[in-house]
Amino acid sequence: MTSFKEYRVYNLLLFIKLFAFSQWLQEQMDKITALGAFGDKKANHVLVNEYLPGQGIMPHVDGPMFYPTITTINVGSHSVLEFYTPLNSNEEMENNQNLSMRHIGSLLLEPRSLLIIQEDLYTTYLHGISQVTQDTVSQDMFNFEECKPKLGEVLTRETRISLTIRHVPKVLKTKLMLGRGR
Ligand SMILES: O=C(O)CCC(=O)C(=O)O
Repeated sequence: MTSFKEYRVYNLLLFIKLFAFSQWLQEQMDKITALGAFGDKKANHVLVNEYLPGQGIMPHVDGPMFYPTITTINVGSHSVLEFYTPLNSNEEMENNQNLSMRHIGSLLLEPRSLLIIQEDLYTTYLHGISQVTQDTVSQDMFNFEECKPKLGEVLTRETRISLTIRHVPKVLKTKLMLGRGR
């Protein structure tokens, strides 16, 4: 059984780790802002996703809620981000064969790398991650020449954490008028 003292030590260690992580994360956000990724705006939003081997994310666009740049810090395993031409109808979305026909290429996401997606790749094309446990480095990968693994190499996925850092424009603040000025 955990004693009260052990519990307090555990909580303190957790707090220190969280504090160190939030400091580190703020530094990364500041660096990404300094790159001009969001024009004259600052990074103000982080989404943390964990992917176990075989897990992915359906092809999608991120939409108009965000400044049209996605920046992602890749931690842990590699992964592959696939790009697709937009859907013409809901029917096409349900048809996997059409999905593979709309595939235009991919990016190999290496561990400890930063990905920045802007312009057409943000506004027009869909992006997603296939639910597979292995990837083969191929010429379909736009960045294969820049990556460490060589063409034909088979990479086995492990756990990956992605930190997606964005700028979310501030929503209008409306004053609550409940019961006032009546
Ligand atoms: O985890 C990733 O790299 C992609 C995440 C993503 O596409 C999203 O959260 O909209």
